[in-house]
Amino acid sequence: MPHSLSVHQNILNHNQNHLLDNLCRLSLDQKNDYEQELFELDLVLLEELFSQTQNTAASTEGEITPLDFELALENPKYSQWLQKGEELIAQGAVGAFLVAGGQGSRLGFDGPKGIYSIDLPSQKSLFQLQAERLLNLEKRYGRPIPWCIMTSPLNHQATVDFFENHNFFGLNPGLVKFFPQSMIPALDVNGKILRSGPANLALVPDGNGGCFRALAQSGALDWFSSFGVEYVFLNSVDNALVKVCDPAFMGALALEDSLSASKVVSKANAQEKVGIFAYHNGNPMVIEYSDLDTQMREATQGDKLVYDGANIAVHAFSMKALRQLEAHPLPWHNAFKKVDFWDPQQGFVKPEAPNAWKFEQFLFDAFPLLGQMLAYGVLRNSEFAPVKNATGDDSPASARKLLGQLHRQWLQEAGGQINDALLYEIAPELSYGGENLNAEKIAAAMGQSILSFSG
Ligand code: UD2
Repeated sequence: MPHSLSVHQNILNHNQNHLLDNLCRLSLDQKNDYEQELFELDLVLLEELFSQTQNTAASTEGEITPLDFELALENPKYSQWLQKGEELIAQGAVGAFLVAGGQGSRLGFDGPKGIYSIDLPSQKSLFQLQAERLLNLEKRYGRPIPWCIMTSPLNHQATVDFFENHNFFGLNPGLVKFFPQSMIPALDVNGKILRSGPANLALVPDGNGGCFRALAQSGALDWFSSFGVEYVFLNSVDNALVKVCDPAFMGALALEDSLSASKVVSKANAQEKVGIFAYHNGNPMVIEYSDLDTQMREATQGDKLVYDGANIAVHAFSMKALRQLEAHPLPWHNAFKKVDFWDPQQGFVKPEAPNAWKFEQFLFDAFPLLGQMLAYGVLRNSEFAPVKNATGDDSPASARKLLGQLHRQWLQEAGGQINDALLYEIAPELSYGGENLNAEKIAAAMGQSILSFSG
């Protein structure tokens, strides 16, 4: 870090003088750590982001049209996609990338969301469900799958500790790589950087779109390449039904020679809090639920929503695409939120109303940059059980119910004898997607850890 005077001068040059008003009360260690945070600020970017908050002009000029999609299972090429994906996994050409740096504020849970249990009969966490689905594929195709997990500085150590304390759920620790995403400060209504304490800035994760930068800067992209990975599955942490590295999905990406792919489901209703897929001047894109205007959100054609294709945060990218994205900055989104802060006059403040601008990048803004995204339609009830809120929609209870319904369907289709009053949970060790089940296997497994149930 350069001499502290030049750090101070840079702060003053960008009218953030208030950040220096408490230096004399800091210990030498606090001052050094604080000045390191000041040094790492990109003050030019922050000024640009603040000026964006001041102009409310619509950010999406040009023509927006709906992006249609069909169920992959009904595509005549599905069996070829599946075979290709199985070959790719067996060759070690597939990697997994979990973006898990978000703050589970809506869930009211301050640990890493992946350690959260949705109270299944097994009490498994979201991390464990995903780890065991990977393990099923590794055992089925005879090849380990390198797994990158992006955290944030706020949940990094707790995430690493959780995996270590659970022996990586049977995975090879040498094939799981954790790295934190970058952080960015919140700005008050006047564009002043907020502090979270006398010697700390109010830094927040820079959005899941920070994943491409973090993948490159952490060396994880080269780490994937060192194993021969050519295609990377990318998913969010808070979907209890995510089919990690789904072979047919990865095979479709490869066989259709696309730079990227996304799973698409039909929206549950116009108000559902999901991004919707569309074309912008012919380029595939996602419009986030927070940026969607009422007219687009509610537009219907007959009994269907015009913008019906919902983003469930299940994506796949070729390594070629990820290398392209290494260099391409994504656009920034802003939101005016409540952000706890500290200042010398008021001390620590928990605002009652939104008081600050937060900035984040969305990973799906990569699609219009790449110009290529395969829309891969799937059934909601097989692939999407979000865990966002403490109660109601997209809650642990709704996700638990969706998983129970899906596993009950698998057991019934395989001829299992089941009790309608019970919630069944099939461990990924027994079946990844409902395959490999029959009446005998079910009877033998019933009540074991691989086929648990609760009343
Ligand atoms: C996400 C999607 C939304 C829809 C919805 C479905 C984005 C930007 N939005 O909305 O379109 O698919 O999920 O459930 O993807 N994360 C980070 N770092 C961050 C912020 C988030 O790693 O700084 C991760 C987070 O841990 C989670 C994923 O990104 O795994 C999505 O979380 P979110 O809360 O940002 O997005 P959400 O649920 O509002």
